[in-house]
Amino acid sequence: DQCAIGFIGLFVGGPGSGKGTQCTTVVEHFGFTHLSAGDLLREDIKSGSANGTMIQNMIKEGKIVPSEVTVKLLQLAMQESDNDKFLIDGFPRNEENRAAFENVTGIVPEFVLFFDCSEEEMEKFNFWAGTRVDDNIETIRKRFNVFVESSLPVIEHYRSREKIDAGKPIEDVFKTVKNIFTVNDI
Ligand code: UP5
Ligand code: MG
Repeated sequence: DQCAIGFIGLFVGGPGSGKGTQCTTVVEHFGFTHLSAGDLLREDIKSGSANGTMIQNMIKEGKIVPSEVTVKLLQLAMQESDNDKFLIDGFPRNEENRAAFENVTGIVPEFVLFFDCSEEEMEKFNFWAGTRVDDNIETIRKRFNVFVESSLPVIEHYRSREKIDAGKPIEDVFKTVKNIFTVNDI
């Protein structure tokens, strides 16, 4: 089943780069529905699904969950929504994720926003959260390495993309994001 989709934008960036924080504000201003791939996976664990233990183990290690699992969850969330404009946060994380999403849904996301953030800044942000099984310095470093090795190269696949400095205060980052959305008529 393909969904009737108006617009899909992706927010990508390393762990703690502020994707979720910015999505929450952007959706209020621009009428998108926010889908966090990580949140969907964590909800799936909580729901007691058959994949729960596998997903939990991968998240603890900062590893990328198999594409079929994540794509299915994203597709379901889109189908269950009345909206046709989505901001997907934290996906795709590797080339296989990107290809699987396009093959399964038939959708090529139109716009990618890359939250550029140094490892030091990411560690700092994540220490302030500290509530998840992967919020410990050991896993954060693994997540950062996986981001650099597997996720970063995928960004270049998208023609319509922007990079922002995510190391600024939350309000400044939001101003930049808002400006990009306005200029690009998103
Ligand atoms: N904060 C935010 N912006 C700030 C700023 N400008 N200045 C100061 N502080 C700022 O922000 C993190 C913290 O920093 C918050 O306390 C915030 O207030 C503060 P947040 O907005 O939560 O950052 P975000 O980029 O969303 O960080 P998150 O921890 O969610 O990063 P990840 O991308 O690593 O986490 P995600 O949930 O996407 O994935 C978790 C794991 O799930 C992955 O490691 C992987 O194992 C698995 N996964 C998959 O396998 N596949 C997927 O497709 C998705 C996830
Ligand atoms: Mg997040």
